Amino acid sequence: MDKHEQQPLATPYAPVDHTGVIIEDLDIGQVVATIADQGYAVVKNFLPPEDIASIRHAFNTEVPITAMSGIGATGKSWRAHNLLSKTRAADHVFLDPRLRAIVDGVIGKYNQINITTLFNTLPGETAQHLHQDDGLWPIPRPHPTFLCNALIAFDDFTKENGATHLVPYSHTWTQAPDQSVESIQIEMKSGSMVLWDGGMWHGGGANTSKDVERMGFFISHQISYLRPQEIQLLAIPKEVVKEMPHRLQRLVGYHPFGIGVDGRDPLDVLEDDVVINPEARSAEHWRANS
Ligand SMILES: O=C(O)CCC(=O)C(=O)O
Ligand SMILES: [Fe+2]
Repeated sequence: MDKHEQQPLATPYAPVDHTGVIIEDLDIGQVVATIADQGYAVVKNFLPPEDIASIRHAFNTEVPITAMSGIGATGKSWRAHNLLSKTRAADHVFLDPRLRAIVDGVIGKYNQINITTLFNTLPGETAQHLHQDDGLWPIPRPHPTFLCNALIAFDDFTKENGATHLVPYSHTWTQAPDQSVESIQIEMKSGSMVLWDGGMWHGGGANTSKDVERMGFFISHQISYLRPQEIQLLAIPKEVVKEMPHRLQRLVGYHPFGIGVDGRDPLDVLEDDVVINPEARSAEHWRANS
């Protein structure tokens, strides 16, 4: 074989093929294929109203919020980040087998939490600039999909209250479009979820309503060898992580990679609270005993 011939990457990081896989009546393969094709997909009625109500209550009472800051901030939106350190009310959402399977299908099974954000777009908020969430990582385009975003509507998303703008098919573009590029707004009912490829051009809409808020729960996943946008390993206190379900511990970054910590699985280090491998011995000891 010509050594310059490109071979498809057979790597454990490849997206998982979920063709024909149905979980709780949801055709996972179909959702994944739709995201690959047009850059996004909507899963209707992802969470039932009782679940939305209880998570919303927990978020409203347990989670401290801040006004949105940074470029384009108007004071008309607020946000809360680092949700996994602040409440346990949504753990089951992160672990939902449908979400897990979709993310595995989009970016492969070695994935982790990138950011968790609660946001509320208030009346009077202006439209966000169209942007790509994966622009934070300066990786040349085109590149394989490494970010998979999910946004769950707490309130109904309507054109009036600023439903998210998406530019279909733009996840494969290598050049930035003009801000006037045609976009669609994702109108969806409370409990529904929109997922998109991190390379997709999108932005929050203007809330032109008089008194209708737009609250949403944003979960971003990335391939597990990248540095997350919010450093989960530092963001969530160790004592909190220790109480999490095993799968969630892995998802927030305590997964084996490279040398782990001193050759050990990060979860063993977390449990024992010992960073130096207890089996490590001095060089003198090795010389004397080998
Ligand atoms: O407000 C929205 O619907 C999307 C927000 C967003 O894209 C972002 O903050 O990166
Ligand atoms: Fe965004």
